[in-house]
Amino acid sequence: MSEIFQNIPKIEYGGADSRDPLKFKYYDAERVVLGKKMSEHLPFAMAWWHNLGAAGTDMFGRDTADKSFGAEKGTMEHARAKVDAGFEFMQKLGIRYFCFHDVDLVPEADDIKETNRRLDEISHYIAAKIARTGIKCLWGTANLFSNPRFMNGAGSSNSADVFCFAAAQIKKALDLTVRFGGRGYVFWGGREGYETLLNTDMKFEEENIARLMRMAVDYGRSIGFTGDFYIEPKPKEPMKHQYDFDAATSIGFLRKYGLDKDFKLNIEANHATLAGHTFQHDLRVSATNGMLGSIDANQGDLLLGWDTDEFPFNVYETTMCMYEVLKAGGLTGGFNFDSKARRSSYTPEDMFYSYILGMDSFALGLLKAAAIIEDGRIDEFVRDRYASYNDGIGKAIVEGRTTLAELAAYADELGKPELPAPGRQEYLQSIVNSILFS
Ligand code: XUL
Ligand code: CO
Repeated sequence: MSEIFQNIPKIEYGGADSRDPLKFKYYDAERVVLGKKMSEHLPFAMAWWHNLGAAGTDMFGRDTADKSFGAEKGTMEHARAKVDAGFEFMQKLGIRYFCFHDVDLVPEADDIKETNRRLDEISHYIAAKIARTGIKCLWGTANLFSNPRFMNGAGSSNSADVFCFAAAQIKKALDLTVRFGGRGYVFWGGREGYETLLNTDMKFEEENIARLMRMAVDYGRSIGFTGDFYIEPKPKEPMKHQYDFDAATSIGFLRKYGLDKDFKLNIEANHATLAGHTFQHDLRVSATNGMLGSIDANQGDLLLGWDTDEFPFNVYETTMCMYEVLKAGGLTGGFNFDSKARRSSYTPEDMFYSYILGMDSFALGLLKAAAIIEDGRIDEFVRDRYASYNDGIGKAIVEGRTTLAELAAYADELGKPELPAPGRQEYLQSIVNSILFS
């Protein structure tokens, strides 16, 4: 097999002052931060679909990038060339995981039996690469949104036959995930939602999605999958309303249907912001519920109302993300770059520049988050802010030793409380700035 990215060397750490665009400025795999190597804090993954598939097509124009990798698109030769390109790419960047949808790996045939035969064929090829390189799957998933049969959803489809095809694809994708050593399995319900309630039985659709997930868990466990299942919340796009709106909604759904022991969440930055939250908010909601599993690392554009999937460069955001991850004790999953280079960044070098940017943004975020934690002022401030619950009536409330009537009597006696301790947002923001820019 000949080298595909011939002009690209192995990407090494060059330091923040390096002017070499093919060197990391902050990501230094071996550097120890809070007792762990950077590479352990940051299990990065390559997204098969964007990196090896997306070629710049948008609603108004065709491909700008050449992702043929020397083979004719739509053939099994091309499927193998993508594997070659992907593994060479990951090795050059020191990335140890990849994420995939079933149909990212092979061209989909009209008949599912033929698609599955092709998947079997490519899975041998991928398994051999895994054995040779040690690179593994972070998570796998089934694409239950592109094929026209999923126009009304998969688990939520009005067609029982389509539901069965969704089941068949999930079964195969789980087989592949296990074969590739996957840590997780994702459900992103792109079309699990609705356009109008005039034609939709919401309760029935949600129950059916839960049935499909339950069957997936049962099958996965039966073939030895010990990892986590994930829901990846997103509020809209392609559907107007998606059932897995955000972290809080998804957690409620998982608990209602008894799926919360097998599932965690895969939080994507741009999905959280589309839901009207910050990325940090959805990470915190997941973490406080013990459900922060994995992250789809990207960034949106707040001036645009859609999922732009940009490579993350906003260090304030990556810092706050890593602050949440460190506080949660790390991820059971990893950081999948569900990001795509802009349409005019169409050369092979741009693929590398994009990942260097993303990995450096998270590495710098890790360093800054660790500095915020080590500095301690913010944690201390938050702790002190609730000091009124440490003794007296506050302690009685927390320990459940009081009643509404007793509290009312306490308030009567007081007549008027003192104002609560100040929030001091600006003071805290200036601490963050001083750490970010030191
Ligand atoms: C779409 C999206 C998906 C999921 C996997 O917005 O994020 O690529 O990550 O299906
Ligand atoms: Co995603």
